[in-house]
Amino acid sequence: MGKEATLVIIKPDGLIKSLTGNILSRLSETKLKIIGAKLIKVSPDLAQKHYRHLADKPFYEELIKYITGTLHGDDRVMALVYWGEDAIQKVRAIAGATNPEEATPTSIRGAYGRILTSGLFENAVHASSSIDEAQREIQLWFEPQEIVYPLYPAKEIEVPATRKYVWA
Ligand code: IDP
Ligand code: MG
Repeated sequence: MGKEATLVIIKPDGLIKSLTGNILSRLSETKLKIIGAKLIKVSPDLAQKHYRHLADKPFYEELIKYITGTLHGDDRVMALVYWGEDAIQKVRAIAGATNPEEATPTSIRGAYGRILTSGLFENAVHASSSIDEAQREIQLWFEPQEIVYPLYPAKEIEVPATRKYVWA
């Protein structure tokens, strides 16, 4: 035990079903602190890096379609970093088992998840499963300045002239 960070992603089904508030309410039961939050579109590259450990699974292609939003026709996900005592286990407990049919009915996945005809587990949320995975995932989804806490060592670099969108 000890203070640790964990990544939560509200997957496209969670956003489409307007479950964001419900999911955040459930997660607030943990009394953990939110130290990072953003709504983003998931690129195929980010999806593949995130789920690299599942690349050889029969459901992998469907899983990439799921997290990038092509399955639901809506590519928004909400990414959050929670911080505090035993954060990984606390969030996983409220999220519930990976398979929504096996998840406790009162867990997020038990309440809101389902198994698609394709066999894919549509389960509303992602939650990191270990300290190492949490660090890898948080560093993949967030930049240091997007987290209001110096979680991991960071360095300052000079960014050469880049192009970005500003309001017209
Ligand atoms: P986790 O999300 O509980 O950590 P992982 O094994 O990391 O579970 O799998 C990532 C995601 O892939 C799951 O949340 C679920 O959407 C999907 N998934 C995992 N295992 C299966 C399976 O056996 N059949 C269908 N989909 C699965
Ligand atoms: Mg996992």
